[in-house]
Parts: sequence; structure tokens; C-alpha cells
Amino acid sequence: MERRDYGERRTDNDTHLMFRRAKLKTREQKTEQNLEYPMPILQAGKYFSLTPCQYSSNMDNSKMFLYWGSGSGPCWKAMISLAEKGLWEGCPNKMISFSNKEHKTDEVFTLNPRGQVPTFRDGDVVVNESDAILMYLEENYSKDGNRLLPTSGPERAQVYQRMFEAQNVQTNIIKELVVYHWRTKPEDRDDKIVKERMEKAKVELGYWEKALNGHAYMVGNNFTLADVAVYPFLAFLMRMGASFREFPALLKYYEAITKRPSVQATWPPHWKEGTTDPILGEL
Ligand SMILES: N[C@@H](CCC(=O)N[C@@H](CS)C(=O)NCC(=O)O)C(=O)O
Repeated sequence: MERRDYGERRTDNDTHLMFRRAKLKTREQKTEQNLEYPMPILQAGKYFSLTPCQYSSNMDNSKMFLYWGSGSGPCWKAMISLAEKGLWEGCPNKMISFSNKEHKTDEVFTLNPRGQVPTFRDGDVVVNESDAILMYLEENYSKDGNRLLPTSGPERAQVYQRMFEAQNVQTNIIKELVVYHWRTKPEDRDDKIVKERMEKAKVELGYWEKALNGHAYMVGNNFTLADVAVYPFLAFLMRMGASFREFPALLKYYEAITKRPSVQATWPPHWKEGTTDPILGEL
């Protein structure tokens, strides 16, 4: 038995079959959906739930609605940004169950034809790509003290650089190793491939170790969108058994950012329930 990270226990073979079935079902559903805009107004409030957060704000989040999944890096990015801005507390939201395919329902498809999370709405504005959500919130909900983009051009360029570069952690480590592990039956896993990918993963982590360059944050001396974008993926690696033992600056960074109230307030609920297979124990 292995612990699949979006919730329940399954055998490796179950996991493999589940992905195949889900893929087929999604393909069928997609052809059945009417995916065109304009979208009907979602009944926010119907799925209203509160997640505790110690931030308070006078900015209005009552017209917002976030669909999210526990442990999803892209969702966590949006949630951290909302929390940093004091917008997470009281934000109408719904945690969907990946196992029950709740992101592949009309409720989500209506706002996001891809049937993915995060799916975010603010009044009539629908923004679903996590980086677009971060930019949207920055442009519309920034005031002194909660800005996550520097005002100076060169520093801002650095934040953009790291923010979009963070996707490499997902592509080069999570997809190559974790998704490979989940989707490949144990008897079909190739040790040589895993070894090669582990080496590539170390190269990727090496970039981030170097990027810190003695600083407490990814860019300069302040917490920015660069940190919002990369931290959830680093935390996911740790969740999957990484220790960053060869990357001391990254480990220190991870430990410090983990303590941030915005991170604690949005910590993936199911991660509090226990550990999972240390797929990335070598990192
Ligand atoms: N590029 C998107 C990726 C979103 C994404 O892949 N979400 C995953 C959860 S981490 C999802 O909904 N997967 C279900 C699916 O693709 O069917 C973003 O950054 O927001």
C-alpha cells in the first residue's frame, strides 16, 4: 500500500488504474460540456466556508470565490497571496476533492473550462491561472504594507523572473519524479530513469540554492510574489520526503517561510493528518 498524496490509501495498481479511468472520463465529460462564455452567475455563498486566519482587512472579499484543492501548489499560491493581503479570512471558498473529481463538475467547468483548480472569481472577473490570480490581486488589492511586487523596476523584473521560473520545480521535479511514481506501476518503474531524474532534480534545486544568494527571500529583503510562487512547490517536495540536506540555504529559507502566518493559515489540511511515502527521500 502507498499513501497517495491527495487523500486516501490506495495500492500502486489502484492509483495507476484510477488515473487511466479518470483520463477517459474527463475526455468524455469535456465533449459533453458546453464550455462557452458568458458564464452564468455562480451561487457564491452556497458553498461558503471559512478558513481561520489571523489577518484582518478592510478590503472587500465578499464577492470573491475560490475553488481549491488541498496540497495543490497552484491553489496554495493564490491562498497565500490572499492571506498576505488580509483577504483570505472570510473569503468564500470551496475545497474540492480530487478523488471525487469535484473539479470535473459543472460547478467548476462553468468558470473554468479546463476543470482545474485554482478557479477564482471576484465579482464578474474570472481568473484561473495561478500566476494570473497573483497579478490580479496585486494590481487590485495592494496597499502599503501588503505589496508583493517591488516598486523599483529592476527588482520587479527579478521577481517576475523567479515567479515564472518557479514552474521549473513543478516540471523538472514534481512531474518527473512524483507524478512518474504515481502513474507507473511499481513493476514498470525504471531505476535508471529515476536515478537520472533525481540528478536533474538536484540540478534544479541547485539553481534555487544559488538564487537565494545569502538573502532571506528569493528577491532582496522582502517577501514577494517570487516567494509566493516557489514556496508551495518546495513545501510539496518536503512533503514527499525531501530534506534539502545538500541545500542548506534552501532548507533555512523553507523553514523560515513555513513559519509565516499566511503560510500557516493556508497549510494544506490533509498534510496535518500524517505523512506520505518519502518518494523524494534522496533530495
Ligand atoms: N497552470 C495552472 C495549473 C493548474 C493545475 O494544474 N491544477 C491542478 C491541481 S494542482 C488540477 O486542477 N488538476 C486537475 C486536472 O488538470 O484535471 C495554474 O498554475 O493555475
